[in-house]
Amino acid sequence: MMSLSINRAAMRAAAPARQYAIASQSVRFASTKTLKDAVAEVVPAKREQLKKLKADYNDANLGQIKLENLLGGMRGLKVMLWEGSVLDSERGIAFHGKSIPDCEKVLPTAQDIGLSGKEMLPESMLWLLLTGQVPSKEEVKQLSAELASKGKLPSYAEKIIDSFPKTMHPMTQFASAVASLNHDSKFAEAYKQGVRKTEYWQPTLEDSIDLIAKLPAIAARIYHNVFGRGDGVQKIDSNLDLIGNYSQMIGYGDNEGMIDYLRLYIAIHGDHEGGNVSAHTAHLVGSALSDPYLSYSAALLGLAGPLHGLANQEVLGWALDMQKKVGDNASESDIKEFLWTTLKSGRVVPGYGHAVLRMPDPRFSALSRFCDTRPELKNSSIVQLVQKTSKVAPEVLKEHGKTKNPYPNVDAASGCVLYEYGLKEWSYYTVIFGISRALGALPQLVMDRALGLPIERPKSLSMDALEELLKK
Ligand code: CMX
Repeated sequence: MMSLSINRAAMRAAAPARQYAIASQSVRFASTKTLKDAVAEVVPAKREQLKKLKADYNDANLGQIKLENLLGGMRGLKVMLWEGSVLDSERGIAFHGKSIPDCEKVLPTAQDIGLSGKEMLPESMLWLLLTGQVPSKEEVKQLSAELASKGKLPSYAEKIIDSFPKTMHPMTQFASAVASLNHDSKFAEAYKQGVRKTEYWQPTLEDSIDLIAKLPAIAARIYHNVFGRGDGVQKIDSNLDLIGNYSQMIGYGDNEGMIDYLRLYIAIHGDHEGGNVSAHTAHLVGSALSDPYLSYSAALLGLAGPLHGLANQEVLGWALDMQKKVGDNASESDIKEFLWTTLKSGRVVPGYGHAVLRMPDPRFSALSRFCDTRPELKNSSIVQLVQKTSKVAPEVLKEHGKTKNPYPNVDAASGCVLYEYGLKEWSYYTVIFGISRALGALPQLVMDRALGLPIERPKSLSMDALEELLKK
């Protein structure tokens, strides 16, 4: 049985004069919380926690700032609040304290909501990231239905996407299309109407859900326009989950392995704490109260850099070059030689190293585990080559002696699986990463606003000013 309901907790918290009215009513199954209800329950506790932190520790020292931090990309400085996940250099990512294997055990899968597929759903990860709670199967089913109901693109956005030259990089198209949706931003409108600061988070959440719902259709339209693949109409089936629909739109609706891979890929790429370029950019731009579409568009432009998200495109091109050179069943010494050729030419080995991790990336391990469970991937020559390389490369990188982390990161594995499933257009791969990163970056934006965090404005110094300061 289904009924419609409005978020009552949020409404109670608001004063009547300039109250933000929750405009859209979401589909609700009887006795099941909506995501908005769940967030509204979490917000007062988070506000209380922040108040207590400030009261108890405002002057506490979190470490020293050294010149090497300032000159070295602010590595290691604890200067951002980020609720969804924390990255430990030796243990890897934890989403509200849960490792990837923990999430694989407890987060609802497609099977749990009546579809086929064993991997955790991105909807489940989104719920966890936003609320810190593991959703019930019914809550995930309801969220899936809400996303499907909001997934269709407005016609102006379709026209904008169709006007891009096919030769424009898919990530540039993606970021531009996302920015264009701020035409309909509920946050921007509410701000114009004078919404109270304590209520900013509500239209931010509405925009965030709306954007997450629409990312698959944007990505699929770009895929169709540039590569001529997919259904070209981005029809949404209200009975399918977010990635079931996305897979359908890009022409993989019948490929169970690919659909489940995309669910896993998108769930585990969702968040990687706050300091990485895409997440940090969303937070920084959002701190100026730019709406979620603008903030996330900026994040996508950061994700498009080769040292960040574009690495998964780079890895595939590089691995195929290696395959051409060393052939199938390559020996370890052939692979080593190829690695040395890359390093001696002054390039980085894509898919290896990390600014924080000092271990093989658990996301790489999760994707490798997926490959081991699927016969169609286990026997793939490109998957085998990538896996073999992951065993050889750390030795070579250690001997090379530069990178602080010689182990594979997530990008080492992600592309070869897409390639094996037939999605061979690797300049598109970062777009898939871009669908995912919203699951972490946008919830933090909601939290930033629920907590009333200020505009971000660190201090910069010129070299002259530094010299003067340090001589004192
Ligand atoms: N191959 C060769 N050299 C590498 C390397 C690699 N994979 N990783 C790091 N190095 C080099 C750096 O370029 C740097 O050299 P210089 O001193 O000449 O500048 C030196 O080792 C020290 O770097 P680091 O402190 O270990 O790493 P950083 O924190 O500076 O950079 C990262 C991290 C990810 C940008 C880097 O490891 C890299 O370029 N990797 C390849 C690209 C890649 O896979 N990026 C994806 C990361 C995951 C993601 O964000 O999606």
